Amino acid sequence: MIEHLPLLAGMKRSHFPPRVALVHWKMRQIGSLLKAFTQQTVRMTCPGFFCAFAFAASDVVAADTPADRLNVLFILVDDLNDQIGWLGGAGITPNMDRLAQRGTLFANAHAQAPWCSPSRTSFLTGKRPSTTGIYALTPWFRNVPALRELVTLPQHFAAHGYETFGIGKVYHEGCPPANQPTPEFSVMGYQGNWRKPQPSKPFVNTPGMRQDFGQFPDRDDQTDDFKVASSAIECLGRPHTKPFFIAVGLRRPHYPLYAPQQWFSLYDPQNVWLPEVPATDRDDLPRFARALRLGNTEPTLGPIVNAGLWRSHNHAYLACVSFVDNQIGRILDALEQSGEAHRTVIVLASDHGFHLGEKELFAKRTLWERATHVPLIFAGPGVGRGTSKRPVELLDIYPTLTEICGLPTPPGLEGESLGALLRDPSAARTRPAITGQMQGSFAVRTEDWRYIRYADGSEELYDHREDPQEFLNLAADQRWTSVKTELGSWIPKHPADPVPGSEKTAGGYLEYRNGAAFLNGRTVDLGP
Ligand SMILES: [Ca+2]
Ligand SMILES: [Ca+2]
Repeated sequence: MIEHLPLLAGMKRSHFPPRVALVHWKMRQIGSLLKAFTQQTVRMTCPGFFCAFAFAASDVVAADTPADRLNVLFILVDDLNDQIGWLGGAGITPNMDRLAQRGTLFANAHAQAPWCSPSRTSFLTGKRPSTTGIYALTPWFRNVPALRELVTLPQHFAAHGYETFGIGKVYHEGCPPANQPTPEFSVMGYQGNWRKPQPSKPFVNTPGMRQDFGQFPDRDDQTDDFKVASSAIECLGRPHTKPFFIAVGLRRPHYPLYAPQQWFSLYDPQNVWLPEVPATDRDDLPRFARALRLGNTEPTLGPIVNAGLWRSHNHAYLACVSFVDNQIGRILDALEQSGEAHRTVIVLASDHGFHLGEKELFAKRTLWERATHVPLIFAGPGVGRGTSKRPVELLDIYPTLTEICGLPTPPGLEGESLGALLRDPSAARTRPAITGQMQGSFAVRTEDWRYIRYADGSEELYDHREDPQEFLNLAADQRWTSVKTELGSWIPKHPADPVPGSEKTAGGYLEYRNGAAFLNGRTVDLGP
């Protein structure tokens, strides 16, 4: 009962599950009633205890013991954009597609930061980067005194009776540090390393292309992600005396874009998908849009086109997408074989999107659709089938999982449960999705619009009804002033200062204070 008291005190419950897991729910409900019956004797001597129990028995969602609760399988993919089958993209992804067919797809989901560590820190703590000040790759948030005690999503589940497993890249690369005094997970599975394995020499030696790609290694089982997936499969196959929360983070299609040859052979090299990039697309961008990637080590389009590598670069990205999809398939198969699938909620997400040449860029760290848009799927008991176009945020994962699993939702989470949308994908939702990049630059996405306001006050506005590729910046068009005002009202008013150590991050950290810009702590000229 101790495990239940916070739930009962909170009295906030969902209407979950049971469309899919009706039988399981009925069995649980019968169990509840039987247990309530046996408590009749307790009633005479312990009325408060009984009242608490009676509430549990009458609530269709309450799990009666931790062991009755739904499991969670949280699959994270690094730098996976929307070029996947179920979102209509060019990637060949049969395993993600089959997951999508049995769950709720969020076709308008966005990361809170277009960069690994701030995005992951955000959805795992349930707080925006503009609240924590974690905008960069450094520092590890537990090293910041004000953030040290934050209860993360897996820790919250551990506190409510779950055995939690962390496998591969869940937090940012190398986090938590090996000497972390407070374990983030009860069981740390295979962690791996994005740098391994490496070919003896790079495949690409083009000036301006500082990231490598190619067919490597020979076999899937030589890759890091194969080992990450194998570790998840091993964890799924263990006997479980407690409900489990398994977080498994796959590293491809993050650079370097290496995958075995078989995944390249799925695509015709002559006809690999390339985005449309108008020659004048960048002409209507404010200078801060150009500055946002200062210090970045990721490539721009010009040198890649000049070297004749654009199609082969995108080929490698899509090969990595198909490769990682296959690892996801192995994990999903293992869940089926474990006998736990009927009581396991699956979440699949990426930490942010990825440019494949759009706006003349590759990779991330921009506030356009290409970098903020992420795949997000929920599937399993209590999750309906359908596609939702409502703007949602990765921040919403934390309160959604607590609701589905019948755990109390901790105070202070900044996301909003997607429970209503899992029951009805077209349910109303008033909030937009907000993405921030470093301090003070934000994008606000509704169903129809994207509004960007950079730290220096400059703006962009795109009408997704007419311009889903965000070619035409309408910010200067007087007709849309009220749209900008409405969307701008969602931007956090007082974004937190970057935590100390942010300026040491690799890849360029831009700050803007009192009209002056600083790159990694040093004054930088943003140009005209
Ligand atoms: Ca990432
Ligand atoms: Ca443009």
